[in-house]
Amino acid sequence: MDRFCRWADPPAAEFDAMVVTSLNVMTGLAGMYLIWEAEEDHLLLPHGEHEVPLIICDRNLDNDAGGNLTGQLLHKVAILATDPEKVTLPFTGPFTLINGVIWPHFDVDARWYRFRVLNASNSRFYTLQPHDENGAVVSGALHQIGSDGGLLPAPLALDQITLAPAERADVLIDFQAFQNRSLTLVNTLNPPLEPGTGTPNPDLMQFRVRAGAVHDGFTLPATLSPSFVRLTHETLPEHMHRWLVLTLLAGKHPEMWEMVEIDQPPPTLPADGIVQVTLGDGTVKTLRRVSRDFKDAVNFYVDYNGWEQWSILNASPVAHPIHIHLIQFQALSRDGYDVTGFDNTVGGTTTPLVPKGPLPMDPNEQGWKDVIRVGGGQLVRVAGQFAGANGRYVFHCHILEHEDEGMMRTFVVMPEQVMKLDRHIVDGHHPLHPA
Ligand SMILES: [Cu+2]
Repeated sequence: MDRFCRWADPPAAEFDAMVVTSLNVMTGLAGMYLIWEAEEDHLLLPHGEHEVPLIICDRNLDNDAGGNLTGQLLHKVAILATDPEKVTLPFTGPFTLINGVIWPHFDVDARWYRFRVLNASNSRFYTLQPHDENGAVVSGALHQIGSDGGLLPAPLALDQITLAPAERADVLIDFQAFQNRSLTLVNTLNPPLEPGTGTPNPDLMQFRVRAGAVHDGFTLPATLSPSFVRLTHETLPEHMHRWLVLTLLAGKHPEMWEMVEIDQPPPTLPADGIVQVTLGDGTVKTLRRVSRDFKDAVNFYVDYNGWEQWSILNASPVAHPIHIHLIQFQALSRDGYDVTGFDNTVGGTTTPLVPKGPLPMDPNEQGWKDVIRVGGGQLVRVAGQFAGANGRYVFHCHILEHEDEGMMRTFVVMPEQVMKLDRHIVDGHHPLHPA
């Protein structure tokens, strides 16, 4: 399974500079590798000048004393607290750029185009909607054919597409019905998913459609990827279970904790690093934190070719797009949770967190992914096979400031036969370093 588009991911490219990834990305150039799968060869998708990357990001620009724009980039963030540590919000900017241009227009022929859309923003989420000249949504104009990791099984006709930082969408638009008209791509995420403020300038770009239909010979296929199989927990091969808990402790930046299951909670709760969670079937799991920061010892040792299910429980109100390197996974489920039982001062649960029932996943979140949105008070389960290479990889929140602040961890993939010889690894975990 190839990824349809590969963004040169900052932590991999600049691993030693992890605490300044947010600044490096903001001030540097962004690019995209386009990847085509064998399965699309016979689909005759739009290509060449009709296959266009759309890299979306937001920036801020400085003013001079007279209030005139200087053209200089401005990095300005809100400071939430300075004591005991400085806590800042991730960057958001009022200007949205497509391929490096603020609010551009694109002259298109009245035919099908393919757009490879990437949210390359530090922290802003977008819900993209095509609007006509009157500001009305053009229903079903977006035909999504691929997600982060490749083709969807079949095209999805959508009114809107939500993308968190680093999420991608492979989208077809047929402009034939819009000759001599324009379509504006608008960000309607207002109020937004946290963090960040609402978009002050929601228009992202405009498509101006030339007159005269152009024969492109393209027909939207009913099936895109015959090989696609939707994963479910029941049909997964034998697999490992792991838990992550996302927190926002009082006066701190958000954290991503790796957890291990333990049989009995300590006698007194809440206790720092102890999280109890009630599952859908009523059983209560007790989890103990084994890491909370990038620099803590590695805990996740994964069998090469092994399947794993990771349960990501967000005990905070802040949404985080969680990105796993090396693999493509599928999101199996998203459940709402009452997380009021989590004590943000102590850093543990007073009472087990309670499920509130399944939440919808967008249809385009049910394909191959390497970034998944985990909203506040949600438990999201993902599953995938750790194939392709042995070695050291990372997973992290793709809000770049969160990643810089420590929401990134290393995992190690190694052959099962070698892992068995390592007496420091028990059940895929390194048990010697409680955090
Ligand atoms: Cu985050």
